[in-house]
Amino acid sequence: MKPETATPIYFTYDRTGIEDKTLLELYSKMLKPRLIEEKMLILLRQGKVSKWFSGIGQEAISVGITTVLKPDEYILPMHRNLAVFTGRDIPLHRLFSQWQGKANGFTKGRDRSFHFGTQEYKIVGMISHLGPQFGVADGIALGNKLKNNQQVCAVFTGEGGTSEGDIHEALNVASVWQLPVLFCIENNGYGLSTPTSEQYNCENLADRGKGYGMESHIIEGNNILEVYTKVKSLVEDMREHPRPVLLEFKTFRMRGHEEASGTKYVPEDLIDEWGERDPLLNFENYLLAEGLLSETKIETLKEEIKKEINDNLDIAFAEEGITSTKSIELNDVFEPYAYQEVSANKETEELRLIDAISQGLKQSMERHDTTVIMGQDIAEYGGVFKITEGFLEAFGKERVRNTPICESAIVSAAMGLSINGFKAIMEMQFADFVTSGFNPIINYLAKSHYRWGQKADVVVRMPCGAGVGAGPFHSQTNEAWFTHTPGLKVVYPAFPYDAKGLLATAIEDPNPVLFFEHKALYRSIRQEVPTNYYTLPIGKASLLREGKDVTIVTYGAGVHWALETLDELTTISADLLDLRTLSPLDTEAIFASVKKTGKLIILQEDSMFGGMASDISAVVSEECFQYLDAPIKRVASMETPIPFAAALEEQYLPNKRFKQELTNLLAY
Ligand SMILES: Cc1ncc(C[n+]2csc(CCOP(=O)(O)OP(=O)(O)O)c2C)c(N)n1
Repeated sequence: MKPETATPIYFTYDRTGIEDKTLLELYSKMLKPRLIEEKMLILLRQGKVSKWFSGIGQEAISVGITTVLKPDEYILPMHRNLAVFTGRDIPLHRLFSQWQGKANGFTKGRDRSFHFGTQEYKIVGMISHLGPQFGVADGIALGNKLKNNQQVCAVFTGEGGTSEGDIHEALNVASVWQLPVLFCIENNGYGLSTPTSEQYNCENLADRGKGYGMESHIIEGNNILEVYTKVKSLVEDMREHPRPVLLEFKTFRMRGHEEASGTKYVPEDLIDEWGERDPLLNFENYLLAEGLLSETKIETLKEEIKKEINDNLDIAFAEEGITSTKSIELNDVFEPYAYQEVSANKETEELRLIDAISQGLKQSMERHDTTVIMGQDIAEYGGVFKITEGFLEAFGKERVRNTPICESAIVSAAMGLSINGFKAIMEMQFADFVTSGFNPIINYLAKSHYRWGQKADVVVRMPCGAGVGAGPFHSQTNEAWFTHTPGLKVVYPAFPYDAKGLLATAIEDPNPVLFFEHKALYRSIRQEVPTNYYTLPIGKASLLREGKDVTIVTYGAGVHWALETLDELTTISADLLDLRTLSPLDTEAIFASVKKTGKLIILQEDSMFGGMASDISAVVSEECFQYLDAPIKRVASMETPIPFAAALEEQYLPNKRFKQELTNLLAY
């Protein structure tokens, strides 16, 4: 007989087709994170935990979704989804160590709270910037689709996050590509202190599905059986018929954004109203009413979980605080990669820079069938520079993908592909447009391996540079934005032979590489290039001319300007060093040359301040001061945006000034 329950049940629960066992499983999966959180709030007050983002009152969403997904299907949670982590049965002491910044956590003390992922549990945690998660989910789902493995992945955001451009881009891409992603918006009323009325101006966020051409649903997020049943039927169908689905879960954030920020700005009656809809207590009362739980059973279960929590906390507290060394930290920035030399054969053909890049790219895609290239207009059209002409026919539409105009989502998707075992290449239509994909490059690709050991096997190709009369938005050479960021490799070849071999290595290398291709050199520079697939080492400069009086360090178009100058000033005896790679920088080659010549001039196409030349100058003055016979000279473009008109562009660029500066330095 079902016992009477004194507590009213807010929701109508429909358990059709759900076994008793599953009902109890759902209950205990909600209970565990609730009890962990209650414990964390105590530890926070005791100063034993530094920060806490509470998901109390939102557990049903994480639990429902995690229960429906198979253990090998990726989930991408946010900061209120503790129940995803506990639902995947991560040993609690590892979570506690993570939050205490200890070695048994998931980030070796390098990132906090829920900012981590784990391939072992197929969880890809957030970065603080929120929005890129959706694009990463796109990439993972694309990988699943290419593997044809019938898997679905689920990704979370709050309603605040939906205002970010990344979210819009990712939803659009997922719809255009029909990617099997379950996009989950937890609409919990507030984004930090901002109420929904100040966040968006539509009735339901799910209504946006229509605009994306995407199926969408509204789900009562605090009703665990509604969440479970609806998500289950959708996911089962998505596995059969891959497609994106947008879900808006109506719920409420019962505590502050994080504990210290409180809830003063939330009207009391809202908290009371949503308190009555607590997902755990309502379901508990329902199960009591159904006779599936009793007070004693609840107590036993709570005691078991509390014991698990306390035992695991003991383990985590007993663990030593983390220590490391500078070399351990530095060695973890990149995925280890042992460069493998593939030699060039003797057979060569004369190629322009553009042909060499195209050939190298093609041979790499033939060599690695897990390679996917994405970019605007790269398929049928062959790319605006025609580098991928014929690729569609050679590799098919799945691997050669036209993208909508959404750089951020595509960089994020490249990250997702890498997480799912692919090699991703992205063609930035012009290097200038990387600003629209800047965030995931700097914050996702560059930091991922250091944070949680996840490689970002991504090459971003960057057609760059001036001298083509293309004005401020199609002429920049923006390498310094990336050389500044630890975790990225930056390659910048000046010749067809180097470009082909270095591109092959960039694609072999499992780390993120920004590969700069100078547009003005594409069709003007020719060279005999080996016909076979070969590699060249990243991080090695090339000494193009040898001399004794001065060292010229440059890269990209600067190399050709320097060569022209030396051809003109035949009496000058100079070392000419083409850097080829900017990060890592071949300081050894630079120092060796400066020690020999005693004079250094650095030529760069980019404007001066904060660029490569400044840093090279700094390291040389630190390391080779006693060898210098003159102040180091930097020659660079003017401190203005790049102008369009030929006369202005000519005045802006440093090539004409270089000859005079070189002569001055030699006369010092
Ligand atoms: C790009 C960016 N802007 C601002 C923030 C600061 N911030 C962190 S969480 C947050 C609110 C997020 O609200 P919502 O997405 O609704 O999630 P909730 O916290 O309510 O679960 C804000 C403003 C951030 N982390 N990243």
